[in-house]
Amino acid sequence: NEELAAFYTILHTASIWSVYQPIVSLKDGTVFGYEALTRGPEQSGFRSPLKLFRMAEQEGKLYELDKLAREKAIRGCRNLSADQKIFINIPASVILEPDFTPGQTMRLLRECGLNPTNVVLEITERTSVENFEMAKRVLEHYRKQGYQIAIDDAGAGYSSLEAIAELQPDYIKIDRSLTEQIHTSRVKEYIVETFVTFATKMNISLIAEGIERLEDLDKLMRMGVHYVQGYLLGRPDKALLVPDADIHQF
Ligand code: G
Ligand code: G
Ligand code: MN
Ligand code: NA
Repeated sequence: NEELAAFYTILHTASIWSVYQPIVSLKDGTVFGYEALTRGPEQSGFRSPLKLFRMAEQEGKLYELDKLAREKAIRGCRNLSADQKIFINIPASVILEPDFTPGQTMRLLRECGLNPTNVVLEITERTSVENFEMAKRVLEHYRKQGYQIAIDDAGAGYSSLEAIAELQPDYIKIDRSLTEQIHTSRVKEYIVETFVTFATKMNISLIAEGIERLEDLDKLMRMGVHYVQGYLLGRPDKALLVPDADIHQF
């Protein structure tokens, strides 16, 4: 099978890299941080991380690929300033892997001149956490080291606000399905209002994803959302954080 061969070639030659999409603060317009998004080789059929990670899961290689992606994400962002964050996607199942420890990532961070306080782990709300109590404990471990936690794709999955609260995240990322055309949808407005109220009371910061229109940005800003991410603010770009001369290495 050609597709399978292509997948294993990518995995064994570590030929993936990260692009970085800015997350902008609505308080002062500065770039608060970047989400790292994995990309595969152009012609491989695995350009998209969704396809790549789906195949990895089928092949029982999710942890391996994810670890590689994390390494690429951290190594690729040497231009991050001390007060900026790098947001890294972590599949829920990876949290439960015994090998997924703060120490493992720490060595890599130090090599790159970064600290755990520069890192936000994005846990998607779409995949359910099988062993919730254990996942909570693992994340608590990370938090104690200074890492922060974000719940990704909020509003798109099935977890309740109570389940989100249990994980005590530092950020909630509101899914694009709720922010797209919010300026014309009262239903979306009411749902996001609920998130704003909840986040404010829980002392959690809100990040609105997938912003493509000024009208939506304006609306979300007036509603009290703290940070925004989307094509309007910036596309995922590899050149953002890597000096030109080094791009070929990724
Ligand atoms: O960039 P976009 O097509 O670019 O990414 C699609 C999805 O793939 C993201 O929403 C995210 O959930 C997932 N994804 C992107 N990069 C990574 C990664 O490095 N690790 C994991 N686990 N998922 C990723
Ligand atoms: O991890 P997550 O599922 O949230 O990843 C975000 C996905 O959304 C990535 O595939 C990224 O490339 C994509 N994305 C980021 N900004 C926008 C946007 O403004 N519009 C659309 N359609 N997609 C976006
Ligand atoms: Mn994400
Ligand atoms: Na998301």
